[in-house]
Amino acid sequence: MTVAQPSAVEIGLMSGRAGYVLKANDRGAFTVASPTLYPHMWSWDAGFVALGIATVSVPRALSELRSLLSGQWATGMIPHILFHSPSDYFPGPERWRTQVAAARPAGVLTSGICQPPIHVIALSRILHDARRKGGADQELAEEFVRETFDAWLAWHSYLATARDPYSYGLVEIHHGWESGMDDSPRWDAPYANVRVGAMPPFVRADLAHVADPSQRPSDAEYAKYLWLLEQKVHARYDDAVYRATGDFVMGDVLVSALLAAASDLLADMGEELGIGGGASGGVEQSRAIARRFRTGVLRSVNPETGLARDLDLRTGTWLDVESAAGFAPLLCGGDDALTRRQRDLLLGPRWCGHSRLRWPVVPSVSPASPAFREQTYWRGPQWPVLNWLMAWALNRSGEQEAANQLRLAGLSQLVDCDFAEYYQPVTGETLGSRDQSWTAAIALDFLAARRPAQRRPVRWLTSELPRITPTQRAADLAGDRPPRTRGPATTPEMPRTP
Ligand code: 2M8
Repeated sequence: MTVAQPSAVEIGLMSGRAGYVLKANDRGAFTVASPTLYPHMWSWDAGFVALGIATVSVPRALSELRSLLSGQWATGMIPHILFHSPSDYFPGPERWRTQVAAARPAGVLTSGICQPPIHVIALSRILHDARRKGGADQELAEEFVRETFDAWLAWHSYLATARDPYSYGLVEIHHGWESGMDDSPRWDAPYANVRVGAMPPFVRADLAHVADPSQRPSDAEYAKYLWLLEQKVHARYDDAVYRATGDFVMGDVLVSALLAAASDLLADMGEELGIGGGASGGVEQSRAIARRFRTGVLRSVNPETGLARDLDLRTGTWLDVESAAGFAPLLCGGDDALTRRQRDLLLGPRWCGHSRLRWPVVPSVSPASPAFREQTYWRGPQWPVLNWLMAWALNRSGEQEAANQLRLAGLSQLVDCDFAEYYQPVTGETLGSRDQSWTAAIALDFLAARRPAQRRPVRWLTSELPRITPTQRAADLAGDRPPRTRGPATTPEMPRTP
């Protein structure tokens, strides 16, 4: 499938409006994940947000990460939400009751679980950008890495120890929310065994912010999410106690692959800056973590499908689901033949090349899978951040052409400037929250990945720019303006970056 490339005008509008969205969602020291549905700081959202902001302001990108670290627990865990001010978001701090946990941070309210470790990948990206800019930006970024190296190492070590006590090489998650893919069919089999016990009543707040409840997880799913939260509270957020008493203990391949990739990048930065040295230093520790989890991810691959599998650690069963997490090996590398096989699979007819897709970008579940649902949250819709991750991984493995295809298709998908939380993969319609920070951030990063000669500085905007309506876009495509080049053959290349 070929994709119409965004025109220069569309690119200008997109970068302006993406900058505007991030500025509007900026609360000073941190960025809300979205203005209505997610009015707090989310952990992995913050990583993507920071790398997007870096294309505009390196200092502001670094302060995003610094702000996230202010919520780090004494165990090293970076919590999945930092609550800075009261809101109608549910479950809020009164439900998480993290005061029962000895390891909680002082001075900031947080949730009690975590999310995928994308942060050091973002940091290495920011450092790369800062070095390209040089001067004060470079000094600031290098100083930030020196200052925070141990905190990132503590975060990775927490995942590698408290969440992999038996050294399987797979990070254990205790809640579907920890995977970032809340209601993904990855977790259907384990959730089927979760029986909701006695817990306080609840009223969902999320449904007030979406047009159609079928786009969100069901009430029955939500009850299970809250039941697991209750079990974490009963375990006083002690991982060993939860492991023995909780209903959901899964080895997550995507989290594991991100941990491996991030650990390698942390080691690289340590080496470059001369920190974390010595045989027992942070660089060596990071390399060991990377090796263990890369091995764990590669071992999980189903030789028939070529996809990685999560492991139900309570039953010892592999979870074979055609979700985008199956491409975890692309993120951590380590097997060139598998990388090529996964590249072809990802771009092929079961995935991005599926004939029903409006845009050839990574869907959360294969449209060819019986589990595929067009508009239900993580059961099929497209999440720009997933597409970014796969493009980043392909680029890192030297698969620039494939990476570029995903990047261009991803940009075309975002051209209406809604920056939605997720996209209906068949119609291309925007779903969930609008003005989602991480989506705007991805747009900025994708735009900045154009050839350096074509790079134009993005500016913060203080006033709203017009969106490109579907009618305007249809008129454009129908020929109301000069025809644009089609197809990836003439597209700008993505430079190879960390
Ligand atoms: C979604 O998750 C939150 C719970 O953490 C929710 O549905 O309330 C997920 O898409 C998650 O991956 C994301 O980080 C979060 C904020 O964008 O929303």
